[in-house]
Amino acid sequence: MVADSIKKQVSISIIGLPGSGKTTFIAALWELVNEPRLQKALTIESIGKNDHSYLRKIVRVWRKATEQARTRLTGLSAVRMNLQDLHGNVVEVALPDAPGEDFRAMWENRELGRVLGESLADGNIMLLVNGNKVKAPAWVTERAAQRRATGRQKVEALAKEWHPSLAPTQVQLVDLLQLISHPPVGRAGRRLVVMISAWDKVEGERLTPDAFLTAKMPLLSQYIEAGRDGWTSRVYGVSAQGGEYDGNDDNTEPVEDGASKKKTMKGRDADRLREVDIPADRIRLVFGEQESTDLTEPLQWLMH
Ligand SMILES: Nc1nc2c(ncn2[C@@H]2O[C@H](COP(=O)(O)OP(=O)(O)OP(=O)(O)O)[C@@H](O)[C@H]2O)c(=O)[nH]1
Ligand SMILES: [Mg+2]
Repeated sequence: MVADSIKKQVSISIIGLPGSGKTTFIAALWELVNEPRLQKALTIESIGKNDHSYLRKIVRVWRKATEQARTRLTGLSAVRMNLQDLHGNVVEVALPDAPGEDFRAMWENRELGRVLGESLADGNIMLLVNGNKVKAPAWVTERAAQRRATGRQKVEALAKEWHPSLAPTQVQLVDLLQLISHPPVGRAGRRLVVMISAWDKVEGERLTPDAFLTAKMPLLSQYIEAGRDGWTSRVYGVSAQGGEYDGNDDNTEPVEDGASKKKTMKGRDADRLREVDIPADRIRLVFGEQESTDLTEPLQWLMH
């Protein structure tokens, strides 16, 4: 029996822009905590007040090695699960699987819904960033050197009207973290995990997750390091799918050139993943030089 006094009421919020990998992460986490054959830092205690059908649905999609459908504005409430550590401390982990658009609206329109606002006010944060979508900033000097090398003239581009949606990802993320670090929205001095998703797509660069963040998102990395808002942080890389999944017909994205070639590559990756004996074994979590399948380890760190 665990005394009430040592029970912790912890909330962890998973946040990230559209397409950052939130739904895929939650599906993989739910699969993992329900897999008795794999070791993990936290195990499932109970599911709590929750919509089981939603979790079941996203796990089914995940097992089939198919992309998740885009999360739409359906008034989805938070996904909650109660997890426990080895000592029997029970913790409630709340994962507001809000559509990425809600996070984008915070930046573009300075709007924050009540439900999202409440879930970000307190507790620790897991910020998902899709490593495959990060564009490293280009330096003016690099551009100039490129032009010299190729002998191309500088073309005077027509001035474009600026819109908040044109801001780089890391600018949006720093703003978001600042916003939730101060009243009236939230508070400073929390723990933060920066989770770089789709790690299978970027590991070829042979960087640790930490080094990846410093190299590709210097503004975000320096904001966290500077410590003004008191974040204590860790950077992980995660392949919640283990590779490329088959496309989801519900996601109507414009077809790019060479899409057919990409599709066969994707198909092969997905077939290989479907053959893994224990589906949760597809998961790969990278921290520094270490690798595991245990997605609950960063959650355990966030519970303190
Ligand atoms: N290769 C690879 N792709 C991934 C991985 N995790 C997510 N993705 C891809 O990243 C894209 C976005 O993933 P989602 O989980 O739908 O992202 P989301 O944050 O829930 O997106 P919204 O619901 O639109 O806010 C999809 O195309 C996924 O297949 C991964 O581990 N590896
Ligand atoms: Mg989603």
